[in-house]
Amino acid sequence: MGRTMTDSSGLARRHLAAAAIARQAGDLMRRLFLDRDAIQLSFKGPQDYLTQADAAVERLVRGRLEEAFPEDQFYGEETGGAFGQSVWVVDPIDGTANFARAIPHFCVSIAYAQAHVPMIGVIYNPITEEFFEARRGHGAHLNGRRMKCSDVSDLKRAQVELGWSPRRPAAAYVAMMKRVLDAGASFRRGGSGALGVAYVADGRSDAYAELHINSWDCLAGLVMIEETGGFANDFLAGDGMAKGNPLLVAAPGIAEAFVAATGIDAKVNA
Ligand code: LIP
Repeated sequence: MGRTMTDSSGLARRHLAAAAIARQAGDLMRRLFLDRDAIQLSFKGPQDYLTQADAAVERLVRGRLEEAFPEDQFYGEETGGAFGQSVWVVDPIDGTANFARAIPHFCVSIAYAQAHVPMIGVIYNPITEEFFEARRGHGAHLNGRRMKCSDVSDLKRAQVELGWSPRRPAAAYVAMMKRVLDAGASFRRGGSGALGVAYVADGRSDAYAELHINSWDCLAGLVMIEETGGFANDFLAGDGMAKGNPLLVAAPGIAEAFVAATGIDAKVNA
């Protein structure tokens, strides 16, 4: 039988399930994070951390989603999968380097997409107990409180986040950083793209840009940006879902200036 598009009741069921599973994953993450001696650290590549916690959390999330929604497909950062028409896209621990170094800035990120349109996003930091969630057409909430982007309209009053990874040359990152600073914004780098995007949706950060990021790091947050009136570039253009793309999200009042400063084209992705 062909895959049927999920109706609103199916989306509501998936939202509830994703929230419950994210909390279960958060309990496991918190336990593993606090047991510092047990953390075994390895590297998938330069500055690309992996801990046994990433694998354990993805096993939990994947198992529960496949049990609840066997008709859906699943793609996880650690075990891969397929990007079908009805798919869960999961990063079990976004901010793995922080997790490995006992820095409490990381989260589980669970997104659900239909025909490559992100419909549900759940991002949970179990250390700060911050639970970000959104379902398309139903708003975005942090611990039950409605979120909205900041109303900043001047880059000289903005604080933004610039994501980094060795997936693009350091010179390109440094050049973007200089243009953003020359435009008057201050910036930080938190090490979790998912939390970086969620913070823009919540108005505590005014924009987030990264020269290359993967879908599992940002898809959940893109639903939140959509639901809070934020601006997002066309991250899913081309094969963004499977191969990643440059990402830019921003409060609407600085979106045009931030696009110009970062050089990340709103429509066409490099
Ligand atoms: C991280 C991303 C972040 C990027 C880091 C890393 P991970 O994901 O969320 O945007 O800058 O290099 O890729 O590896 O912690 O799941």
